[in-house]
Amino acid sequence: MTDSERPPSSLSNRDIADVFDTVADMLQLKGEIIHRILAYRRAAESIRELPRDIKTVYAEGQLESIDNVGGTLAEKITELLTTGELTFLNKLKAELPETLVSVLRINGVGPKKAMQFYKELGISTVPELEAAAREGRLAPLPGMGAKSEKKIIEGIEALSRQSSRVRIDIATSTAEGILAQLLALPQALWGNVAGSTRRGRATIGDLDLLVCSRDAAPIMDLFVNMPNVATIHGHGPTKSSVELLNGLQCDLRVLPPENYGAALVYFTGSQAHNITLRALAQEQGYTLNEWAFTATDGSGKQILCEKEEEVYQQLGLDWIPPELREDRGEIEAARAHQLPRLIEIGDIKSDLHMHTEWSDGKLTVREMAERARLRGFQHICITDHTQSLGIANGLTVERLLAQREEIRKVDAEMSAAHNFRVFQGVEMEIRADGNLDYPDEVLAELDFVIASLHVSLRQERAVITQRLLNAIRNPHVDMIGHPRGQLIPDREPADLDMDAVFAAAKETDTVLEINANPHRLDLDDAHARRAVELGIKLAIDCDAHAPDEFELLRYGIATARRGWVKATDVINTWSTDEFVRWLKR
Ligand code: DGT
Ligand code: CA
Ligand code: CA
Ligand code: ZN
Repeated sequence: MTDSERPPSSLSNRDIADVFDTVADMLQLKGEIIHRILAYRRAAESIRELPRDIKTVYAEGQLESIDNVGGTLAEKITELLTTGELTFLNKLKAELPETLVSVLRINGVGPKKAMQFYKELGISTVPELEAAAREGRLAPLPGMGAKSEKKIIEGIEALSRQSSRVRIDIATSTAEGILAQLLALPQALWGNVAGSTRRGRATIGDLDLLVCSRDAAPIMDLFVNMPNVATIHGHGPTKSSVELLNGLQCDLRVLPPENYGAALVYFTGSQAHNITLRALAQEQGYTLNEWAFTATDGSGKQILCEKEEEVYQQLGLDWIPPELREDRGEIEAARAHQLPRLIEIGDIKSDLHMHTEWSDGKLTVREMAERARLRGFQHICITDHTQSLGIANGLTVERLLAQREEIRKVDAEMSAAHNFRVFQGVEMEIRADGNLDYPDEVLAELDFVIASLHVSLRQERAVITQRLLNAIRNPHVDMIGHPRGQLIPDREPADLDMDAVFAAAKETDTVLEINANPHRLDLDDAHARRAVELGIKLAIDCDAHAPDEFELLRYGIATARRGWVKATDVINTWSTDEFVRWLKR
């Protein structure tokens, strides 16, 4: 059989994306230039998110129509699809063991350290590294020490914790899709997504669904027979459990109205929140479980709650929003009637961070503005990448000025027609050496300046913290985008001294972002809460690169609510006038 007759291999979009990520990791280990590495990473991401089977795109001869795939990468995809192998990766594997890339997933282990462990101790896997760390064999290496060794053990532990969790957007759309199917049945009265998804955590272990009905059987039957079920783990009258094709486990409980409130509280969790509620119930002479309150005096008296408000009321508490239910002080606040009025999606009037065709976005300035207006916003900032992020087609000063003309034109028109404003910002690179990507005189002419870290995120604490502080202290920088640089679930945040970052942000009135993209959710809930306590202003932005990405706002809002953030803490709740006044401060 000749090559051209060979049937396409069975590699999926995901397999090819994984190969490209491995290539990127191997290049990183070899110390290749960042552009080359990013080219593979971005292609991997585009292929992973491609809504069509890559084999079909290949058959149509359209591989180069995939974002971030040019001629060279199209050839590599072709090779993979026709031979199942990649010569380039095989060559890399001859130089370094492929397993070494897994070591890079540990927080605190960058390419340099990974190579050091490999060359000096022959370590090429995570278990080998863990054994060496636990035996104290890493500490004596140059540049290491006991502290770094301990951090590596912690990083390995964190890795094993995170690996089986999925992103909130995947969990939410899966759970809401299933619930909608179940609620379409005439026997279903109402229902909820519960568990960590309802609490809006950034990552989700499994899905928990609740449906209210007096006739569970047809609901359970539909649930276990859904086309996206891979395995049925349980099929009972009150509880069923399945594993879905996408690997997620999903539990369903069906309850009659009189038990629904207690069940919803119980299965929303968190476990720590539930334990504290139960202790409160005990003090009042009741046990509280997923069904009801039951008197502990032996009388068998029960208190049934249809609504979860009744459960909280019975315990002398105000109703607690699910995002707060982590036993982090919400129960005390609810008892004192001092829960914060948390920010809601309807409070948001603007988005201050988005990309257009001028860098790596998909839409023009006008299209983006029109989308944002229809989404209900009153003003936006267009914030494309800047020159040193070449892989994202970052703007040179010359192109920045050309873009300004376009933005001013769209602004004038939309301002006249719809009272909608379009401002020119940038998302400016903080370069690896700590310098900003534009000189002050260029920054001074912009309406809104975001500074972000995208490269060299593994620098050591003092170095990377100083980079961020330089940006915060620049008088033209208004906001820091996705401050900690994490990517969910694979990349741990940069090793920043967040106390120093907060202090500088507070002192300079620099806004910190909660980036709503579910890959980021950065600041996270805990840091957002700390920032608000310190009186730092926050923004919640979608970082939209494509038309439907304003819909990601809900995840940023959930993260903010988990951080006890109020509308008054967030500058996107300001009217256009308030925003303009602040820009001129
Ligand atoms: P996950 O799935 O790891 O993202 O987190 P959750 O919170 O969804 O946890 P999950 O699915 O194990 O259980 C759902 C809820 O059920 C949990 O938030 C609280 C409740 N729950 C589960 N097991 C226990 C338990 O042993 N004790 C108590 N008090 N509550 C529990
Ligand atoms: Ca769960
Ligand atoms: Ca569960
Ligand atoms: Zn951005």
